[in-house]
Amino acid sequence: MWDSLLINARLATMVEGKAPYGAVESGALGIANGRIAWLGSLDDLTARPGALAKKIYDLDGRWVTPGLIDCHTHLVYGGDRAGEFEQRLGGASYAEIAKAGGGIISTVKATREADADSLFAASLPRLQALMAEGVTTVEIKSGYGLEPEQEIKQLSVARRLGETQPVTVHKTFLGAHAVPPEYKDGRNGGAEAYIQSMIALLPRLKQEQLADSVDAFCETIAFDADQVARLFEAAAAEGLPVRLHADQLSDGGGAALAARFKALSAEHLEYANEHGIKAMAKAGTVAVLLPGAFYTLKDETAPPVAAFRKAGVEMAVATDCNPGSSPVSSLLSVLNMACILFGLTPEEALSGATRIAAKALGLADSHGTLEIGKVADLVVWDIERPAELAYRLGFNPLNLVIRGGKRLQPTPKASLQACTTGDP
Ligand code: DI6
Ligand code: FE
Repeated sequence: MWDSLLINARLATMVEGKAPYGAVESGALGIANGRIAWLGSLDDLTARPGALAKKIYDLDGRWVTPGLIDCHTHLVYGGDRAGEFEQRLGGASYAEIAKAGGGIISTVKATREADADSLFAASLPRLQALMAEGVTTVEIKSGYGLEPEQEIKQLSVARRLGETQPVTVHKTFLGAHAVPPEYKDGRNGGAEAYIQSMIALLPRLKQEQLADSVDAFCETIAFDADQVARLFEAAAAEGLPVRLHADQLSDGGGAALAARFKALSAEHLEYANEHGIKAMAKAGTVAVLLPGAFYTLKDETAPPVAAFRKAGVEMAVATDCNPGSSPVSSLLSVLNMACILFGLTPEEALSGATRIAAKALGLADSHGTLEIGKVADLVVWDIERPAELAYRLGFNPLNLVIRGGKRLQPTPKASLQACTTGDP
């Protein structure tokens, strides 16, 4: 007996190579022990639904997708940067503000000043906004502490969010996000000494399970390729996978660097070059596209989507939720931006927030598609076709969320129509 069974469902399985969206019309999906136990056409059920499962959800033709995955966020931070938003509207650039001591460093100040409880309280509404749109897995980076205990505070808050909320949190250590004031302009040994202090932290992060992966910002205003390479070598020695903020503001050879270390993903990539793209394809490194940052910074160079397609680099799509370059807590809006601004198809965008996002987090075996054996994280939507998830801006057609086989209560919308019955 399964725990539950969804009937009269249209399943966007997101499995590659089948029908668009991996769709199964008139579908059914059985769940047992938090995993997908069966899925297929309703006609292929071997008995009447009530004989197969304890609880039946009649979805009345609604679409079901895998739980959405936001594979790149910086959502744990203190303060805000609305003042900087005004400065940028007045003509200042992101890099200029950063060089003048604003930007990431101003969020570092606010984050350091916040204790763990207030950081948790400030971050929770951002996470809840994502979850209200069907996000069941989220990556959260550190990188606003830039000092060992402060980075640990941020990662601990990320962990606590995952322990207290019905969402899977992947924690990424981004100590190499910016050079903190203590090491700026050669102070205390400069960027070199700072990177060394972050490398020294890795064994503890690994031991205390505070990080699932390691990230860095490779950019003229952040760290150079040699410094990143040293960090990545140390991460590999700890058995921690890596990812990289690469080629966001300029071509720094970030794509090739990420590929050289078999990174799970390289992110932003607006200025990625041909050589880097080929190397990513060979290494199986996912390109994480972040249209929220492109939009907010009014960037004019879009990432080379056509070249990624041609080379066979898989593209994920994520919010980059952060207070500076992407104050965005809506993954559905980002799906729309990925289509409008970067030219993705709605199917590519949705794949980028499900199957490919799972791969970017090293979770391809357990998450990201509707397949037998995978974790039963799924979302039921009030839509007529999957493209609607990327079509609208500012409208949330979510009907219900099932995570790890359990229906989340309360569902974000009260207007649930899908009926649940016992043995019909
Ligand atoms: N690139 C980004 O877009 C974020 N970090 C990064 O390396 C921005 C973070 C911020 O501005 O606070
Ligand atoms: Fe980012």
